[in-house]
Parts: sequence; C-alpha cells; structure tokens
Amino acid sequence: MSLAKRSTTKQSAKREFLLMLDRQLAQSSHGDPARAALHGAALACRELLSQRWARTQAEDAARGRDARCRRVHYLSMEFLMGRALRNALAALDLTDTLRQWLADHRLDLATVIEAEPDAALGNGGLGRLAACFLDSFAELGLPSFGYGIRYRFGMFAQAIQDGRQVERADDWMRDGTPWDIQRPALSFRIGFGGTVGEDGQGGRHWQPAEVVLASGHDFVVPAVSSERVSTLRQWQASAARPIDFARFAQGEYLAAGQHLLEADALNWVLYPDDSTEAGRELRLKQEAFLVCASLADLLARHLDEHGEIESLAHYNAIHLNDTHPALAPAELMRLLLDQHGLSWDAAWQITRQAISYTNHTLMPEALETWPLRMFERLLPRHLEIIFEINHRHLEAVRARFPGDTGLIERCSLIDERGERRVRMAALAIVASQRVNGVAELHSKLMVDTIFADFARLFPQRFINVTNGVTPRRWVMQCNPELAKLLDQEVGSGWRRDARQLRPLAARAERGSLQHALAGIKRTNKQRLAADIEAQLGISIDPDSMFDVHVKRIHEYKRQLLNLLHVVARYQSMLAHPEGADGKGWVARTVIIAGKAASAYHTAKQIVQLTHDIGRRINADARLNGRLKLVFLPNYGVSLAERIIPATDLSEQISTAGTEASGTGNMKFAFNGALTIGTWDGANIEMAEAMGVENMFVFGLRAEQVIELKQLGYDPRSVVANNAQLRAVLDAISRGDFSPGEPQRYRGLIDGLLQNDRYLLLADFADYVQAQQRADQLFRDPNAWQAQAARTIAGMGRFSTDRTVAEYVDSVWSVQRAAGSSTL
Ligand code: DL6
Repeated sequence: MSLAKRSTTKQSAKREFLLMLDRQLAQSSHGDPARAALHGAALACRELLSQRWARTQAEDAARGRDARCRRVHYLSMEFLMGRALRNALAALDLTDTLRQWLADHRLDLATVIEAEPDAALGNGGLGRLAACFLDSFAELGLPSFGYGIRYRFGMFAQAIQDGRQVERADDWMRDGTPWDIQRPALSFRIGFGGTVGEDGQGGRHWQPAEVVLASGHDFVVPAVSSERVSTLRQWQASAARPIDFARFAQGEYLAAGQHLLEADALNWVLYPDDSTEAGRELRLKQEAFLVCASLADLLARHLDEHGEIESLAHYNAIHLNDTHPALAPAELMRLLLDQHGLSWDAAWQITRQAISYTNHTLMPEALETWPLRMFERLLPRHLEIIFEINHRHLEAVRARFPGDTGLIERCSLIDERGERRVRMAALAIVASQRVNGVAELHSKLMVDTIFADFARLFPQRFINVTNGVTPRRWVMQCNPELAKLLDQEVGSGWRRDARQLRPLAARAERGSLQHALAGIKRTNKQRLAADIEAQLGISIDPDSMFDVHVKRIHEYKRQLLNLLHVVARYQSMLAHPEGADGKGWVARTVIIAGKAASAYHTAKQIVQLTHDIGRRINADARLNGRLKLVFLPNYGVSLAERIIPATDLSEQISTAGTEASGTGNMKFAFNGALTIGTWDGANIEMAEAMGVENMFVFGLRAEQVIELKQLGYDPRSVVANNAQLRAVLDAISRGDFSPGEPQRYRGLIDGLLQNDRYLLLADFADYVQAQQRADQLFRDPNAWQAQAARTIAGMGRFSTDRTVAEYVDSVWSVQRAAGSSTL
C-alpha cells in the first residue's frame, strides 16, 4: 500500500472511530462518564476490529491449500485476557485520538482505561500464556482460533477480611460486554448422557438424554504491526428448549425453567476445585462442552472450505492446552466415525495427525482423572471410543513388550487401582503427534518422571517448547517509558523481534543508560507506592528495594519461604540496628500478591500469616520504615501491569523441579527487575541467556532435591543446626504475630518440621545469603541498573513470538503433520 493511501486509510479510520464514539455516547444511558466513554470507545474499536477480522478470515480462506502452517485451533479452558482497551487503541493507532477526544470531554484516558474490568477467565500461568499466544498469533499472521468458554464470572474476586482471604463472585460483565461479537449463525447442539446403540448400518448411535446449545461469541485480538487479528471464540451454553409452558401455567415456574438454569450453570464460572461431586460433574461437562462446540465449528469450517473430510488434518491442527480439553480425540473420533462414516483406521490417522498437547505441570495430583461411572453417565459414546483406543493401544504395547504387565497397568488409559478412572493425560499422549513441556528442565523431568513409560513407547513424540510472554502487553503497554528508552537505545525492532534487545548488554556500563533506567523505575515505584497508600493506608518508601512475589499462592511457589526471610530480617534488624556489617540496613518493601484456591487451606493460611506479620512489622517504629510487608489483594493481569514495572527484585523461588516454567519471571525481567531465583523452570534458561552472574541464584538443584529426598530428608536436623531459622520458626509458632490466637500457626510450622515437602528449610540459609547479595548490590545503584540492562538484554528468547514460531515449526506445520504418522 502506498504511503499516501495508508495515511488516508488511517484518517478515515480515525474519522469513523470518532463518529461512532459520538453516536455511542449520545445513546449511552450510563451515569458514570468514564464508564460511558469506555463503553463507547470499546464499541467503536470493536467495529474497526470486526473489519480487520473479516479481512483476516478472507485472507486465510484464500490461502487455503498453500498455507505452510495449518490453521491452529487452540483449545483452552482458561484465557486470562485482562483489559482490552489499551491494546486495541495501540493496534488501531487511536490512543492519541481518544486521549484528545476525552480531554475535550473533560475526561482522562488513564481513568477510562482503569474503569475496564479484567476478563479474568482462568487461574494463572496457563491461562495467561494462552492470552499471550493470541497476541503472537495475530502478530505472526498465523491462521488460528483460540477456543474457550464465555464465563459469566471470572475465577473469583479476592477480598481480605481481618487478614483472611474471602472469595466473591467476579462480576466482570456487570456493565455489559462491548468487545463481544455475537455470532448468531454459530449454534451447535451439545449432548450429555443418554444411551448408545446400533445405528442399523453397522455403526453406533448415541441418543443423548440432555442437549444444550453452544453459541459463539468472538473476541478479537489485534496485531500491532499489521492489520491481522486473531480470534478468541468463546462458547456460551443455553437450554435447547424453552420453558415447560404447562408447568409454568400451573404456577410451577421454577420447575418449568429448571433446565434453563442447568444449562446456564455451564457458563457461570470455571469450576475451581474438586471438593464436591456436583462440582466435579459440572467441570467435566464444561470440558466436554468446550471440546464438542469447538470441534463442531472446526469441522463445519473445514467442510465449507474443502468440501470433504479426509483432508481435515492436512489443514487443521488441534492443540490441547493441558489435559482439560483432552476429550478432543474421543470427540473427533466420534464425529469421524458416527457422523462421517470413516473407518476406525482412517479416523484414527486423522485424529493422530491433528492433535497435539502441552503439559503444564509435574504435580502428580494435578494430573486429571475422571471416575469411569461419571464418564459413562455423561459421555457414554466417548467412553466406548476411549475403551477402543485403549484396547488398540495396549495391544500394541503388549506386542512390543510382551509380559510387561506393570507397563500395561501404568500406561493404560484407565486407572484400575481403586475406583476405575479415565486418565486424561494418557488419552492426550496416545492421541497426539507431539507432546511438549514448557521449559527445558520441565520437558526433561516430564519424560524422566510422570510420563516416563510413554516416553519409552513414543520417544519422538516428546519435545520442549519454552514459554514466553508478549512484549506488547508486558513492556510496550505496561511500561511505555521503558519502551521508549529501549527504542532510543536499540531501535524499535525489538517490539517485533525481542532478540534485538541484545545490544543493550554492551551499553550496560553507560551512566546515561543506568540513570535513565533508574528514573523510569523510580516513577513506576512512586505510582505503585501511591496506589498502596490509597488502597491500604500503608506508606512505603519509593527508594526502598521493591522486593516482589506475585503469583498463585501455593506451597511449591514458597511464599512461606519468603515470609521466613522477612521474619529473619525483622529479628536481625531489631538485634543489630546498625546492620550486620555496620553499614545499616537496606530499606525493603516486600510485596506479595496472589490468590489461594478456595479449598486450599494451607495457601489461605499463608495469606493470613502475611497479613499478621505485615501488621506487626509495619507498625514497629523501631524499624524506622526500613522494612515493610504489603499484601496487595485481588491479584490479576491489571494489577500485575502496575506492579511489575515498579519491581526491583523478582522472587522466583519455587523448589527446583516443581515450577514447570513460570512466565512471571519473564515479565519482571523484561521490565528490568533482577531475579532472585532457584534453578527451576525457565529461570534456568533466563540465567543462561543473560549470564548467570546477573541473577541471584540459590538453593538445591532438581537432582539434589531428588537425592536428598531419597537419602531421607530430616527438616528437624536442618533447624537444629541453624539458630536463625529456629528463632524464626519459634516466633511464628508461639504466636508472636498472632497474639490474639497464639496457636494459629502451630500446625503450619509443625507441618514443616514433620514433612517439609518443598524443602523450605533446606533452602533457607542459602536464600538468606542470596538476599544479602541483593542488598549489597542495591547499595550501588549504578551497578544495580547495569545488571538490569543486562537482564533486559538477555530476554530476547522469551517472547511468545519465538515460542509460537517454534510451535509452528515443530508441532503445527503441514510438513510435520505429513511425517507424523510414522512416529
Ligand atoms: O505454562 C504456563 C504455566 C507455567 O509457566 C507455570 O510454571 C505452570 O505452573 C502453569 N501451570 C498451570 C496448570 N496447572 N497447574 N498446576 O497453570 O503453566
């Protein structure tokens, strides 16, 4: 396109945007001007994005047979999208236009952006990764659909009452959903329960007892450097039949609409835990609903474009984001066998070529299994198909490893120990052409431990694709001043190719760069300090080291280890006010945020302990404000966008071998925070990329963890040999921080002493030393910023643009699909 034409198009988009904005506002009945403006701006952006969506779809359909990469269908129960306005404005180049328009209406852009609720449709890392992928799909121009569920409520809103977490419904749609593009033509019937019998032609016929409708709603994710967009298609469930009018007329109005309510419950919220039978059943139904609707959509599109079913895997890749959508192979087989009349072998070849699966955790307890009886009740035809897949799979294993009954038991799709259960990871692996972990160590441990038998059966199926984050949201949008500085230093190419940050390392010793980095950080810290003061009434020093630990609260992520250090520091500060080395204490603000799963008692106790310790320390005048501990409630994407640019020290301290990858670690490092971390997940590759001397690494390595546990780890002997640790544990255990209820943390500390599963005590001493190294460096602001520059310079590999490109090359491309049948 010529330059003149491009600027005309830009001008007309701007005019169109302003016209729509005026019209929307004229129609708005919203009392709050910022919310009205947000709604109007979102609708106006949506209109422009819809045009881009139509052009992208037309382009993809036209590319058809020539496409190198298949169209990717990314199935995920979670998408943590956060806010959309700032992203859309940047992509449409309308930020200044809206800013000016708002100023003319006596409003400011920041207030309007802040008025948007987060779309928090998921738990944590896996869901945010999916959101970053959508951004990179658009940026890389990859033909794709993300598929999810349109949850009426986000995961939950975390409030704190008397230091305790309480969960509330996260009513993110309360002001409407202006970004949603409803697709009335997209409606599929999804069945549950019922019976299976012969179809009279040698096939099987499933007659579901219950049917719900799935209707599609699109959320469009734009690229910044092109007009391509990607699509998140979210399914909403509704009843397939209206109310029972006769019952209604008799006054039984609740009974008349019971099935409407039951269908609607599928949309309410991603069922968070498995503490009740009804909850487990709802979650299985949600998973099946996502899979069935998405595959119905895919098949309809494929038939529309190609007119036959046999080439399905040649043009389409189906990716399972963890095992939550692992029903997909069974559903695809059902569609190919029962609806399209393919033979088992033909259907299985298509399924195997189309499906791939990413594992996101090594925690054995997080590997999904479903009771057979529940499966049979809800998904009887799928269970039949799973049995047949299993039968053929086990026959093949028996043929290769005759007599190895242990292997047969371990790699069966059905767990026969105790109540029989379907193993979803086994189903995903057996049906996939590729299975990947999300960081090198994780991928290695995956094949050495939880999937060792499968790796023996299918060695070429297992690969690694290290995670990334999108630099658009996680630098350009959340830290615009840093983005500008990086443009000046290395040119703006890093925005599309983060490897172009590399030359920053050679400039790290320049005073001007160090000064500029320090200035940006200080401004971001001042802004966060103001937020904290306003929200929590805690005043913090922007010149103190902001030492930040934000992520889901989980024992393996070791927020408790962080707290042990805080208490140790507190005790040392009181004992030696002049500092251990006589140089005084580096001022620190320790910031923790994260949600504890609602049924996870220990995680909730850790939240409460943080508050109890914080209350005591923050009020202790003897410290002169040189140590503060703050818990920021309701952690989510938007809060992260605020906290991460303001962080000096990023805590990535999981027990080695437990964190699959981590992506928070990457977001912090992109924003120039230094990492204190274990040799775990993607920390390792980050340290290698930036130079390990630029990270404060501590703790046992994964192989040492295994060895120590094998030898018989005794936490009590660690404590017996460490007076500092003993004093910390004693203080917490005897109630120094919970004087109103001295026994409050006795169980938590006794638990550590008896079975320190995540080796907090074993790593404590080394952690304290690493913290001292951080203090030492922080005393020299130039040296700290030089290390920050080298940290950023090393982050080139950790963009999802690189991650997605690797998936294209090694998982989703046509060439691989053709070759995969031999695996
Ligand atoms: O792969 C994305 C993300 C990883 O970075 C985290 O290390 C990992 O914990 C997370 N996994 C999950 C799923 N399950 N659990 N537990 O969110 O995935």
